[in-house]
This record gives sequence, structure tokens and C-alpha cells, in this order.
Amino acid sequence: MRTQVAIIGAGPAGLLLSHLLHLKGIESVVLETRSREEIESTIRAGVLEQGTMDILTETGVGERMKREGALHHGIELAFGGRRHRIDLTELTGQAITVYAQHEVIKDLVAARLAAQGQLLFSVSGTSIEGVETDKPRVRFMHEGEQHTLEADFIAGCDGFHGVSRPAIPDSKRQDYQRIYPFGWFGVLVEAPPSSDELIYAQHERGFVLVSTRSPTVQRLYFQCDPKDSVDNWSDDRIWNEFHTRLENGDGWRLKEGKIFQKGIIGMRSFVSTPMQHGRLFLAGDAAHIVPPTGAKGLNLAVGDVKRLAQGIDDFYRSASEAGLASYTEQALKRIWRAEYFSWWMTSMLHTFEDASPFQRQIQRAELENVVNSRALSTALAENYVGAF
Ligand code: RFL
Ligand code: PHB
Repeated sequence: MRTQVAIIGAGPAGLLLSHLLHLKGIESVVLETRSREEIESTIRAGVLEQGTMDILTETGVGERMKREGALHHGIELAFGGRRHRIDLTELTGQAITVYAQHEVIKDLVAARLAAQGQLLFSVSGTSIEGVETDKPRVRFMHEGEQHTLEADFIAGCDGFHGVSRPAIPDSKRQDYQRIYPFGWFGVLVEAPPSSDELIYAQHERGFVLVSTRSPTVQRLYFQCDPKDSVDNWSDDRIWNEFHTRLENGDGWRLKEGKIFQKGIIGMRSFVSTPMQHGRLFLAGDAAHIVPPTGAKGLNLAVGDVKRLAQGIDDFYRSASEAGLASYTEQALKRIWRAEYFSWWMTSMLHTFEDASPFQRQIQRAELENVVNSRALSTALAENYVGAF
């Protein structure tokens, strides 16, 4: 088998890259370990920045997002028994859309298949060879047979646990990492949204996020011990925790409903550099992870592949390797800003068990500063909508 760009991973990064390359007349093959059903039903991100909405719309895969996604013009920060609105649109002129990641995946898969794109699901044993030559290869098993896919480039879009990042020798890589001492307990609930906008709530018992998925489904998270098990949490215990952390006697009440999905996720900040080794390029979670508090992961993946597609297009169109050579440096500018913002939101809103009384007061003062200063509210809003 031969193609121009071998793409490992059919997450948002891999599928969007394949779609962008196709629009530029460049062939690719996408290899994915999971089945189509699995990738189209895994619950993950929900917030799309304006730039992400724009690229999906401009490239013809944004129609359903426009119809079914919910445009949000603000978010709320809750602490000390009060809620404070950050007016994203007034402060930045931009907005965000709440539209589930797996819906983006469905739209991209449909677009690739409609264009006879090659997506191979349920592959196994993926390995990468020859990235230091101009004939890199991916070996993999598909439907019981061993295959070798030869390409001009390999795009490693296989997430944090994939094979692409480890294919860059340790001696050539530098990793930066912070693991947080807490996780998020996430639930999906059959109930209409409790709030028109997302609520990021700080409470001494821990952080809570109130998000939505659709007019009939709420997405809620609360800070938990990352080693806890969902089996320890009955629905009653979950609702008690949410009510205690969110309600303050002003009459507003979180809407309950049937909890139909529960899960615990760990939280880390991570960046691996460089994002290129020979003909192998990393994009999305394969190269970097942010804690979900800033809602940046999917949006960063989109930013990476937009840049990578442009670099690959320059290579074929004008034999210029300049775009590809500067991929890491250019991508990292945006990535580190998002790493900073995600770390900042996480630090400001979560309860750190080992924080001293002094640190707790400073954390509260920081929140007061953010909601009472137009300059700081604007900085938060600019970062949240991705206006940088
Ligand atoms: P993905 O989505 O992990 O996709 C990688 C794909 O590669 C496949 N794969 C392989 N395929 C072939 N061979 C191999 N050896 C392979 N190894 C792995 C995997 O099966 C998978 O299909 O990475 P990608 O494309 O870089 O996309 C990144 C985003 O998925 C991620 O950053 C976001 O989900 C993060 N995130 C959020 N991001 C936002 O922008 N806004 C949000 O509101 C938001 N909320 C979240 C989130 C992530 C969460 N979790 C579960 C970590 C909320 C949560 C709870
Ligand atoms: C979500 O809806 O899943 C979501 C929203 C905002 C975040 C993280 C997750 O910051």
C-alpha cells in the first residue's frame, strides 16, 4: 500500500487532517485501532472555540454543528456563594459552541467516506519505521492480514497513549509534565440544562463544572480523588455532592435526572518537544495534554492539524519545506499559551488538599480579582474563546 500521508489515529486531529489534505488534493490513509462505532460514541470534549467552528464551517463539515450546537456568549464563575458572569462576547467579540466531540467525529467520518477517503478501523499492531528516510512506513494488522503502508509523511494523531510519540527517540525528546492530585468525576444526565451557560464553581469540597450536551442532556463534573472508583458513588451520593457544592440558598437548583454514564478522568499538563522527527509529525494529544478546565484539548488538536496541513501542502505545491521545518516552533507558541491558561484555571478553581490557610485566601482573592477587574475578566475571556 502507498499513500502521500499515513495518518495514525481517527480522533479529531487525524480525521480533520485527512479532510483538510483531501481539500488540497493530497491523499491520505487513516489507521484507527478502535471501531467506527466506538469512536463515534466515546464521550469527551464539548466546547468549540470560534476558530474551531470557523474551520469546520469553511471546510464544509459545520452544518450540523451550526444547527444542533449551542452558541454560548458567556460563562459563569461561582464561588463564595455567588455566581459571576464573564461576558465572552462583550469582552472579546467572540463566542463558543457547545457541541460534543463525538458529533464532530461523526461529521468528519461521514465527510471522509462520502469523498471515498480511506479509513481503516480496528487495526492492530501499528508500528512506525524509516522516519529518518524519505520513505517512512507504517506496519499494521487489518482483518487478519499484515500490511505495510508506505508514505511521504506520517502524521502521529494517536493520542496520549499512541505509538507515535515513543517512535521519537528519548534522546531527541524533551517532555514537560505536571500531574494534578485530583481527577474529575463526570456524569451524563437525562435532564434539560440547569443553566443557560457553563458554570465553573469553586467550593471548599472541590470544583464542579455544569455543562450541557443538548436540550435534553446535561454534562456535569465534580472534583474527586483520581484513584476513586465509580462503584463508590451511588446516584444519591453524586446528587448530594453536586447540591452541596453548587447551591447557596438563592433559589437556583441543579436539575436532577437519570444518570446514564459515569466515569473518572485523571488530570495532567504535558508537552513533548519537538513535534517532528524526520518525516514523522505529531499532532493533538499525541504531543500535548491539558487538564480539561480550560476546554482547550480538542481546539489545540485542530490548531495543530491546520498548521500541519498547510506545511504539507507547501511541500507538494512549491517543494518548500519551510512550513514543515517551523511546525514545532509555530505550534508550540499556541500550545504553551493554552497550557498556561488550563493550568491557571485548574489552579484557581480546584481545592488542593495540602493548601495552607494562606494559600486558600490567596486563591479566593485571585477569583475576586478576576471577576471584579475588566482587564482580568478580558484576559480570561480571550483565552477561553481562543482569541490569540
Ligand atoms: P484522541 O481523541 O485521543 O484520538 C486518538 C485516536 O488514535 C487512536 N489510536 C491509534 N490508532 C492506530 N494505532 C494506534 N497505535 C493507536 N493508538 C491510539 C485512538 O483510538 C483514538 O481514536 O486524540 P486527538 O485527535 O489528538 O484529539 C484530542 C481530543 O480528543 C482531546 O484533547 C479532548 O477530548 C480534550 N477535552 C476537551 N477538549 C476541548 O477542546 N474542549 C473540551 O470541552 C474538552 N473536554 C476533554 C474534555 C477530554 C476529556 N477526557 C476524557 C480526557 C473533557 C474530558 C472529560
Ligand atoms: C464538557 O462539556 O465536557 C466540558 C466543558 C467545558 C470544559 C470541559 C468539559 O472546560
